[in-house]
Amino acid sequence: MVFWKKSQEEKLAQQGDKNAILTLIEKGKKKKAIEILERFKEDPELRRILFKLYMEEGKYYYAYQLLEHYEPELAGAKEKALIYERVGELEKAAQEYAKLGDWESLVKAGLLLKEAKKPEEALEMFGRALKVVPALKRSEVELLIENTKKELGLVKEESFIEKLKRGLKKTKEAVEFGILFAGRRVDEELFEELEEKLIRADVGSKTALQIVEELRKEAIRRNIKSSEELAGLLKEALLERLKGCASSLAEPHEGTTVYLFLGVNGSGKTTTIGKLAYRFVKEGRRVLLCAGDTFRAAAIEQLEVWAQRSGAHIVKKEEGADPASVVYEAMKKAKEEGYQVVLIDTAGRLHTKEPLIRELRKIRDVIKRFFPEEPAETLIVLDATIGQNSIQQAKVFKEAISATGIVLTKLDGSAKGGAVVPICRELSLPVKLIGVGEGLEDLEPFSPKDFVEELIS
Ligand SMILES: Nc1nc2c(ncn2[C@@H]2O[C@H](COP(=O)(O)OP(=O)(O)OP(=O)(O)O)[C@@H](O)[C@H]2O)c(=O)[nH]1
Ligand SMILES: [Mg+2]
Repeated sequence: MVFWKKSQEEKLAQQGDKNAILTLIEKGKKKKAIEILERFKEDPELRRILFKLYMEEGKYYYAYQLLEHYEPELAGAKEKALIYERVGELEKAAQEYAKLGDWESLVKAGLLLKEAKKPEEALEMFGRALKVVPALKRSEVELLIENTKKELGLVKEESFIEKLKRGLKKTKEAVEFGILFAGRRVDEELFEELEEKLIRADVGSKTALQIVEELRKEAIRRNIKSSEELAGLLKEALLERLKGCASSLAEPHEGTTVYLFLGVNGSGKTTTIGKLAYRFVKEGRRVLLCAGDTFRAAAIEQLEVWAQRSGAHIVKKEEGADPASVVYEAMKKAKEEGYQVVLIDTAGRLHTKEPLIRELRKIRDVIKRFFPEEPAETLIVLDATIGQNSIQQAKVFKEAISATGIVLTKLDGSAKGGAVVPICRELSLPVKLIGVGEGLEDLEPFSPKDFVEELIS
């Protein structure tokens, strides 16, 4: 009886009876159903059932055939996008994703167009995505745009010197050493102007006076008459004072390398961490960011944005959490999961000096518990726009834990670039990096020779 019923039902299905076919499917005999339905492609109703089955079974190529040869309306944009993508019709897939209109679909469309070697059209898609993307994801899209533009040669990659030029632009505009030394007679007036300009560049009045004294004597001794020659002497004098003021950032070593960032709020810690993360990720390293600044929720969010932009991972806790406990989690994760680089953000509120010092020491001790040789770098981040005034702040951090170097940020926004001389000398710490803008690649090593050359030219 059962056997009879079964074969009767299958017979009906074989004849194209919709209900019998649906019963087959219900019983899980999808393969059989497909086999039968493929003979009834002309029937719109059965065709729709077949299409659905193809999609469920991941038979995208067959689904594609149905769309192309029978009925394009079988699928909505979402299904079409998926089918076209799977069969390698990248541009068609992109069109369908674009119809969906949400930012993720637009990004997907852009990525497919890139893959299809249509970067201009990809750029247009990313542009559309940027208009509808939520704020927290905005930078992700911006990065895609930036990279695509680069590939198209629409933005030129800046060289080290070009970036330095940009970094020193404001200082140069303020002091105009170039004009000072252009075809002038070497006389007392020139020396006085020079002293004034050095002070304006924020090299410090004592240093400015010393340098000018030195130059006066040298000019006489070497019988220097032309201002160009004097410019050469000034470069030498500045370089002499920048001796030992530069050293390169410790590169990641075997195992886990930890970089700890200190500095008052607004100095540029988080931004610097983001830029460095980007560099290390680009070099193919596994990078972990640690949101050790738990003072404000916005600070944690900001670091998250940088993690996304750079492609690094992040360890965070809620606002107000104990920073050392966040560092603990990050160290544990780094050890267990083999992260090569950990960049730790910290809060820097100077009005709570004693707690700040205790907090930083606690962080350092937690790091050492996991990695006794770390941190490889403890960097004090200073804002170049406040020039020499940052020295006092830096001393508080130096007092808290021993630092290995300075990051001088916002050089591009500062007219006080000359402050690098007193900063490095008074703190007895080398400047390891300079920040020359808000972009991902606006971080450079500090080269005194290029710096002086650019400043005086
Ligand atoms: N022009 C320019 N702006 C920079 C540079 N570095 C940082 N900034 C900007 O300076 C501001 C402060 O930078 P953050 O990285 O948030 O500073 P922070 O030290 O983390 O500050 P808190 O989290 O408040 O402690 C941001 O608007 C950055 O975009 C730079 O090299 N050049
Ligand atoms: Mg910050």
